[in-house]
Amino acid sequence: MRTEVKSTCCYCGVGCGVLIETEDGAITGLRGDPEHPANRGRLCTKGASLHQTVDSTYRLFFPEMRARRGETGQRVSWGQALDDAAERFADTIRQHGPDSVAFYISGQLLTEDYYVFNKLAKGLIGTNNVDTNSRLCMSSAVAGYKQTLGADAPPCSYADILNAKVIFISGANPAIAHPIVFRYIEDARAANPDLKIIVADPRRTETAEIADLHLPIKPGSDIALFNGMLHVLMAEDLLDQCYIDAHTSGFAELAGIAKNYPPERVAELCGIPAEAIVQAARWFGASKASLSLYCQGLNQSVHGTHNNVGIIHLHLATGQIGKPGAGPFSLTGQPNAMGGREVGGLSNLLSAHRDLANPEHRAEVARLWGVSDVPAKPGKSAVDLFKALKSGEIKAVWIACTNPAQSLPNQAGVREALRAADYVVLQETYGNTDTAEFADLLLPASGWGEKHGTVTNSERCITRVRSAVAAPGEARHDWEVAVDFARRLGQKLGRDDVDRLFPYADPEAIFDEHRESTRGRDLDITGLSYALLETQGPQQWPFPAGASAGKVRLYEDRRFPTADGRARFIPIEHQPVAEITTPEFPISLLSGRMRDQWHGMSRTGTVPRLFNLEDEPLLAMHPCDMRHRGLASGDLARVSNGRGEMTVRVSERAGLVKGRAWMPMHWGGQFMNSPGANAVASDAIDPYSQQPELKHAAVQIAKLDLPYPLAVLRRCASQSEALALLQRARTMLSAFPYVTVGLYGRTSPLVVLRGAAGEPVADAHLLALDRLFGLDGDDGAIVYVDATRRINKKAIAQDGRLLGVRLAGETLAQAWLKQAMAEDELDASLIRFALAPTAKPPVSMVARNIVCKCADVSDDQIQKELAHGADLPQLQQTLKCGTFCGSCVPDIKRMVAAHPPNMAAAA
Ligand SMILES: Nc1nc2c(c(=O)[nH]1)N[C@H]1C(S)=C(S)[C@@H](COP(=O)(O)OP(=O)(O)OC[C@H]3O[C@@H](n4cnc5c(=O)[nH]c(N)nc54)[C@H](O)[C@@H]3O)O[C@H]1N2
Ligand SMILES: Nc1nc2c(c(=O)[nH]1)N[C@H]1C(S)=C(S)[C@@H](COP(=O)(O)OP(=O)(O)OC[C@H]3O[C@@H](n4cnc5c(=O)[nH]c(N)nc54)[C@H](O)[C@@H]3O)O[C@H]1N2
Ligand code: SF4
Ligand SMILES: [Mo]
Repeated sequence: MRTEVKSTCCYCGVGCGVLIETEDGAITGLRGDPEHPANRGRLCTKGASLHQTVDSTYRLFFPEMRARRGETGQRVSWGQALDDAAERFADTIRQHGPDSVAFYISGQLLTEDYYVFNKLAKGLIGTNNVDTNSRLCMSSAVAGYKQTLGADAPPCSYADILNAKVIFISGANPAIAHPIVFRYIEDARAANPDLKIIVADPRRTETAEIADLHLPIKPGSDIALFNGMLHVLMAEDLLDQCYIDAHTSGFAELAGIAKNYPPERVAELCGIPAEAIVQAARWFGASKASLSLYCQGLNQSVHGTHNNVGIIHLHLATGQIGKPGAGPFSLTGQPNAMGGREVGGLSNLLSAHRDLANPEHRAEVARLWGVSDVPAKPGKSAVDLFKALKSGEIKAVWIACTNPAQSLPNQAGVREALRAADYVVLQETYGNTDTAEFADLLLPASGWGEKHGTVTNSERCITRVRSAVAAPGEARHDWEVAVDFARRLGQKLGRDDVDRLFPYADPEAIFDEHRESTRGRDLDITGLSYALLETQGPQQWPFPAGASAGKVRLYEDRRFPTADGRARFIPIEHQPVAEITTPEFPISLLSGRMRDQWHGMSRTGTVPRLFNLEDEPLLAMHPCDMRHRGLASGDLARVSNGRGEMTVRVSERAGLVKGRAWMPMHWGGQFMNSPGANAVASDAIDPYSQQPELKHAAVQIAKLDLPYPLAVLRRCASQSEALALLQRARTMLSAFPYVTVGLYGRTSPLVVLRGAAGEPVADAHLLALDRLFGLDGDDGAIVYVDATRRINKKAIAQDGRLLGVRLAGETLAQAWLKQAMAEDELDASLIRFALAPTAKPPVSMVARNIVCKCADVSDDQIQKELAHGADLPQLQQTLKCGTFCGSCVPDIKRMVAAHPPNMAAAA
């Protein structure tokens, strides 16, 4: 039977609604939910391919206990697994006190999961050592909002994007990281030709492409830019003095500082022209509605809190807040970064936006939970938590829904910490993340499409997440695991109140308790219930009892949740990045996101077509920096600093300023032979938010001569077959000085391995490689060997079609071969070209242009449909081209118009 279940996309903080299609208990398809307020039916490429991530090849099916780390675990029952874990935790707590254990959780957990973990640590065990990957993500935004506005609440809504007259995007790349938000920006531009878009980003990003003004500021110089803009606003009388006088405090002191930031000085500090600063300030100040959008470019910095404060200042100084189309709108990264903040899921927070440092707040939460007290001592934040693990101060850690052995900076230190830990529990959906190797106990969690509860998106909108299918094997919901563990631990610790503390039978019971904790707080949701969310759809907070709707916009009444009701200006000054480049480490390495991958790629990395934009880790560099090092696009380089190193292929990319390089954060130990960008990233932290400076590291880049290249391309019959082969290919990741593995594909999924060595690869090694990829037979094989040039190539065909190619010593043909194999178009006549030493496809092969980059549709696919009489709507229906960002629709229309009219249709 076919059904559709309403749920939410589990990737970014836009929080799009989806309709999951199921048939006979399996997920078979998916579309955007036309009724969801966040996306109104639209989805980006990641969301639209969610149903392709449900392959279970890498899933954890049952709890596994390991006698030795890194070795295959022993299957155990849930009872045994959790009893053992409870014994280990109880033992550690008895011997070394509650602060010797810790939980490291995630903004991708549901609010209900989060709530239980928080109560388990702070309420039951009595430690505040519960921190999350939101520390790497949103903690500077939290601190920035609290310092200025008094509470952690993004005051805006997506509707404000459509009402804005100026959109100031700083340290965010929504075209890639929040694509549906970017669709709203495009809509706003289409509806209002006078809209001005300003983008401040050290790189010329995809988002900067639509900007009227791009400010390619020096990394980390945002405070100087914001203070400089304030200087211009003051000098040109663009302040809203009435607003400042009536609703804020502290302006005089900040104005005294801003005086020292004239455009000429700021131009110097930021590395941009003074006129550009003046222009940005004029647009911002003179507009009827200025909206700021910002994210990790501001947050991931040693002065991330003040970066946030600086941009909020501009809104307070011009009264651009609390009205349609205006306000400082911090975009949240993870799907439930907001929910985590709401339940107090950081080591310095408490339930419902309460503060650990506040004795009254602690007493309130203790009362709510029915415990004698909540510990006052702040817990460790992410970076410090792992340092404490390394020093032995923390001995046991429970990791859930995050992959610290990839996503934390300074991986050498993090991995040492995981190795040093007495006991590591990992609660995961997949068994093949970099962190899995360090776990003593692996617990299988249910994943997207299986679990249910609630999440809150960037615009404070709470949505139900619903399960469409049952979890595979013995996988259990995260909240269930936490509750079960809590009860067992409580018993071992001799507590008689565990059943009272954790009475929940389902997520709704947890939600109801969380709801009660918000009564009278800024995020009061006492008017909400699962039933209301069910009948009336997603709702924004606050939504107090008696309300008929949530608040679209905060601070319309110009009262702020501070002691005197006024928002605060904070005296802030420009500060340098933690690591200034030096002659030894001359390049500033930036890191961030690619459109089609999600973090450590445990899910997106299983979908072949999501590799089609980029299927190999690439370090983007400026051409001058490359020339200076004798590098050309495609060469290999070693990127290093005092913390670590990685070997990576370099590519020249427009949009980078000299001295800056760019590496996506997604590639880690599952796809390359190093931890990736975080091998070198800095773990220096912001003093207020404790967020590490993931965005900038000073590195050295040197050419690496590995003259013997290697490439294997293997076509597979199905995605599962490809994933199984990819997993086997991972055993080769340490076989050569440079190795990467990945997928690719359209009609047929491919597994791709690339390598390079300093010496010719021995025949025995080649044979081992051929065996691994199933290319060792003679049937249908063609071989080319040139012993003097140390070239050795082999191709195997099956049923007249190419099955796989292994090229060693010379790999020129790999790019077009990959294309042809993925499209399943390499017919018999082309097989003999497979070993040709040419980077260009044979003339008989059609060169393909990808028309729709989102749906990955080529011009010849469109031509084929046109030959069958298709028009634009039919093309959109069958190929999905032009249904995502829509930027290719004009091209498709041109193709439709140019196509000779179909005789049958014309008749
Ligand atoms: N496709 C995709 N989308 C995602 C995610 C994903 O993994 N993949 N992850 C989600 C998550 S958790 C998050 S937090 C968001 C992140 O969303 P974003 O923050 O928008 O994305 P990033 O690419 O991390 O960084 C944004 C930009 O900051 C710029 N930047 C670097 N240093 C500076 C600086 O000093 N000043 C300024 N002004 N800019 C700087 C970078 O050049 C980059 O273009 O994305 C979410 N969406
Ligand atoms: N250099 C550099 N490093 C960065 C960043 C950067 O820009 N540059 N960005 C940082 C930011 S903003 C973020 S948010 C972090 C993200 O870093 P991580 O949190 O490490 O990223 P993910 O790969 O999303 O990890 C989530 C894990 O949870 C698993 N999972 C998925 N669903 C479930 C579930 O329902 N239950 C359980 N138990 N597990 C589940 C997934 O398989 C996955 O392995 O990375 C940070 N690291
Ligand atoms: S924009 Fe974000 S929430 Fe929406 S479909 Fe894409 S990844 Fe999912
Ligand atoms: Mo994030």
